[in-house]
Amino acid sequence: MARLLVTGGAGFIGSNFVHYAVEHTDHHLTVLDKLTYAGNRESLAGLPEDRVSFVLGDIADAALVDDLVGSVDAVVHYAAESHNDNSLSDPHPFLHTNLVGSFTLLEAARRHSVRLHHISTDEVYGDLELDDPARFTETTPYNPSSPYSSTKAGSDLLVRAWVRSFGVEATISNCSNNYGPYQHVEKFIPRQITNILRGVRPKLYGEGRNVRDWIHADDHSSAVLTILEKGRVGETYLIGADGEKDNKTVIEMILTLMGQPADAFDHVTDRAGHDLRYAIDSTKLRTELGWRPHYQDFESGLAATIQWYRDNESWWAPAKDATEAFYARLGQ
Ligand code: NAD
Ligand code: TDX
Repeated sequence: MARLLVTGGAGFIGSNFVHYAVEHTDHHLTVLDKLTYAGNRESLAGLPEDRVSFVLGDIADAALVDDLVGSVDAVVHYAAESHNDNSLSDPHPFLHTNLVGSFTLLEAARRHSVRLHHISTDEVYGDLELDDPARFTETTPYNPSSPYSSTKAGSDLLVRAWVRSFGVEATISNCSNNYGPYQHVEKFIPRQITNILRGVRPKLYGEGRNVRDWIHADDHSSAVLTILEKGRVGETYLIGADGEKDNKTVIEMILTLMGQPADAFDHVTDRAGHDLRYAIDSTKLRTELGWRPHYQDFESGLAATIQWYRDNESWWAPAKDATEAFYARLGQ
């Protein structure tokens, strides 16, 4: 049994990780979360109190972080400002959390010689052409496009420097786009599902040719546990499940699965600097550490996700109106 500090554990992927780890390990999990607009205490409801504890706080609060890191065996660092569209409207919180917050955690991990796993994104590599035969690998040069992805890239580089200069025992994973329960309604898939549930037409940016490489959040969690257990310190692992789909196809799938005509969506203003395609080659994680994704069929994972949003309106409804008001101001 290990004691894990999970930053951002009340967000989408962090809360899925906490649920997954409670079910599949005997670790004790301490969640540190600031409960920004993206964090939700309800995402952790029903978990056993002897396995999960919750601390409200900021990862950039050095005294708090020092106390917490000093009392665990490892840190799994999910906390971030995570939404590209928000980073285009106001980059400031992205610098605070993604850079200063990650720095604060690294300094505490250094002082206490505690293992740290840093959660990052495929967006640090920029984007690919639609017909590019190569996918992202661990050696692809960094080339981020947005304030979000550039601050994530910066946090990855801090981790690498703290490994090399100070001997911090850290690993990094860069994962592709996640889907599943507990994802905020600002993000692509939940936004469209909850629009349809409200009788509103889904909103596709531009022509919808942009490709994302979808992975179920549970598969991200199993990969992170594998890296924590078997990963080599100082290494980066890319996480992906060969789930490339263009956005128009995903909207059509959601509409069809929800009993609507496949063309019942609106084209809206495109995102500035919109990355065209992400695609992950996860050979290293599969061959070196033996990881495999469980969800091979995107359509059935998507159907289960739609059902989760149907069943959990009380979880998502409080955030829906403010999110749509934000998009309306942007013409999206
Ligand atoms: P999210 O926005 O749903 O959750 C972020 C969580 O972090 C929230 O609970 C929020 O309250 C918390 N938080 C924000 N600032 C904080 C601070 N200063 N101190 C403490 N807590 C703070 O994000 P997500 O989609 O779950 O992403 C989690 C991580 O995974 C991020 O690091 C993100 O870059 C990475 N990632 C996400 C995806 C994806 O598809 N969503 C893909 C690859 C990597
Ligand atoms: O209403 C929409 N319509 C639309 O066409 C929204 C919200 C998005 N889109 C498009 C933009 C993207 O091409 O859908 C795609 C997915 O958009 P997001 O859900 O905003 O995700 P993305 O920008 O790809 O980033 C996500 O994956 C990588 C996460 O938000 C990041 O945190 C992660 O690093």
